[in-house]
Amino acid sequence: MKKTIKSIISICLIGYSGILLSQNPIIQTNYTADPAPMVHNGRLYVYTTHDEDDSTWFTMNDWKVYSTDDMVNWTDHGTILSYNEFEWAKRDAWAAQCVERNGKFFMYVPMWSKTNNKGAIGVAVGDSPFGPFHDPLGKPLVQSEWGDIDPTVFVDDDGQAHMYWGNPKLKYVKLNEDMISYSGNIVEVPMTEESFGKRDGKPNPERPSKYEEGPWLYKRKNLYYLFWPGGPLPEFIGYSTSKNPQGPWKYGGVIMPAEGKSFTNHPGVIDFKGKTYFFYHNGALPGGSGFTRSVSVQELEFNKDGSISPFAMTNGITKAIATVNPYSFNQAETIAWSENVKSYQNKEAGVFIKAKKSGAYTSIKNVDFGKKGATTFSARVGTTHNSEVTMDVRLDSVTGPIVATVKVPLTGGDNRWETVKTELKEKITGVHDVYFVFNGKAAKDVMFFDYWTFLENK
Ligand code: FUB
Repeated sequence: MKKTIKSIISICLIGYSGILLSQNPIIQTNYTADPAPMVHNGRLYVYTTHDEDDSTWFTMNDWKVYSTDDMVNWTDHGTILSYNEFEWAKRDAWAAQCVERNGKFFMYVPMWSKTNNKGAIGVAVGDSPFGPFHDPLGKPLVQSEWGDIDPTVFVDDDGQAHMYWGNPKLKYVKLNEDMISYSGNIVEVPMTEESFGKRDGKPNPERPSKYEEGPWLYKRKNLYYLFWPGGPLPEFIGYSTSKNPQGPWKYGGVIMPAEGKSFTNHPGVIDFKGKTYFFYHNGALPGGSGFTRSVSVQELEFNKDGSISPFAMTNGITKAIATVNPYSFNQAETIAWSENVKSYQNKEAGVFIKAKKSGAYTSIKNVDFGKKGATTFSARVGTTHNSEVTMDVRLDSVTGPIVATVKVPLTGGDNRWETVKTELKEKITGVHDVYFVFNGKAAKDVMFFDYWTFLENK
């Protein structure tokens, strides 16, 4: 009896169910760190810093943003801001946060100031989550005597915006409604044992409590939470709570003990579609370390009294909370999981991906082909190789049934693209994970891929 695609898929799913289980780190196409989530118009955005490949220090030049509406497929929107945008800055594009207010998007970014050779926090403004962002001040928003990194900004229900930041000190100001100026003096938060816990190990006068850096301010049921990486190194994530956004803070304990091949960690907490999510980073990707980090996410659960019990790093969120429409134009850089793929951007394609070796692949979870089903597949692709390069479309696993194969044309550069089309071997209906597997003899940069779509059966 002829095997249907459905029965082949069930066999493959049993054989390869292990592969489907991991979703962390959520970005595999670049090293990312210092996640800062933001919700806008029903989509979750995560702003990240960017560790350069092969870094042996915090060599960081720009900030990126990724987004999702289903918690498993993440779209790469590329680099949205660099320290070069700030005339007064010369390096260290470190942990940032983007906040929306009155239709404007404000990026709070720490950098090294070339004017006086120390850290400072700048602000850039844009009209969309992706910018373009510009520096409205032409100078830092805040600069104190030392340690001005890692800003977190929170706009409270009464409209007051609060900003915390700093390493080794924790500092605070009230931002004005324009979000690019502040009122009053910079306040140094007292680093007491009651607020931030008793530091383990040798006494450290510079760091009298567990607090290290990277604060994140969050509010739940009228209780304010400050999440922060704690020390001594390697960092764990701890938290403190207060009934007032300016403190005094009460130490709550360790929530994420140190683990995961990076001596830093960095929290970002957000509510999205009825759940609370906790973002952090570690060194879990191949080649990962304290200077080549990657962002992960998992659900955050609260006890009835609002406290948080410690938890370990997990495989992440494996169940999508929405489906993907295969009949719209889908970006190749929307990815649930990938191996040996990097993302790039240029003016011809925006953000796109490159397969770095034969057998590289991307996957997209929970694609709903509906009852009528798909008959045709098309994709915008290209290669610089004369030898045969193909892209297989497989269902439900990287070795699942091939429903289409496209021959990738020699376009001669990632500034030149062609759209290729092919009939499917069999109609696809229902919900599937889709895998794009890239094949070719070339030792590197096998092919590049911009977007894809299926045509629906009439
Ligand atoms: O990413 C550079 C620095 O490492 C951040 O500013 C800190 O929070 C730590 O993650």
